[in-house]
Amino acid sequence: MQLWIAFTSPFARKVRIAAHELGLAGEIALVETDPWTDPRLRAVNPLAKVPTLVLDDGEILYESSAICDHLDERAGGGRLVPRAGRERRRALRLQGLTDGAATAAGRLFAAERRAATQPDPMTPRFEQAIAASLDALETEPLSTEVFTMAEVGVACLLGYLGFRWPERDWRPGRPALSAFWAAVASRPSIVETAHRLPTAAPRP
Ligand SMILES: N[C@@H](CCC(=O)N[C@@H](CS)C(=O)NCC(=O)O)C(=O)O
Repeated sequence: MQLWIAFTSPFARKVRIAAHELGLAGEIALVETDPWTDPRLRAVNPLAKVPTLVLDDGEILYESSAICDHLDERAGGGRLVPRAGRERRRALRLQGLTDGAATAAGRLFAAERRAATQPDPMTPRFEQAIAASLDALETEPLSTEVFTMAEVGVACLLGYLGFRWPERDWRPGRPALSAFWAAVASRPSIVETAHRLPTAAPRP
């Protein structure tokens, strides 16, 4: 399998963490790309977004949640995406929440970069979405042992906030979330997928 990624993308990291958790990382060749400038990406994904997964038979999957669902099924099913009931609803709900907060964080980062020349009136809305999501997650029981897409999504969100804003601490007032991150930050799937700045001129 070929996974098109950017090392700065929380959604690409989500898929990479999922692959590690499922023991599938060794089957995946990473293709680093810049989704904003690489015309080859649009040839495999009309949205030209990362992550995009190309299966060995040429089938293409995009949307990190769909890719993670496929990886889970490939690993036997029911692990990161529980098969049924409340556990399944919880995993999908928290994956959705953390995807939304990561989207807001990405937009906030871009808005802040442009702010000197072009202030963005949406900035407070992105900040509120991130803060309210963290507050909501503070009340959610999270496992530091058994990961579902809920825990993968939370780890991705916290990792992305630390990567983009190392000087802004989300921990004060959120002891449960802080304890979760302290416990999982050294997990192999988290360590081995750490964000980094893009390689110059990424090419497959
Ligand atoms: N909902 C998508 C979001 C993917 C996404 O927004 N990826 C960003 C990088 S973090 C991207 O490729 N942006 C390029 C663009 O929007 O054109 C997913 O979960 O895969």
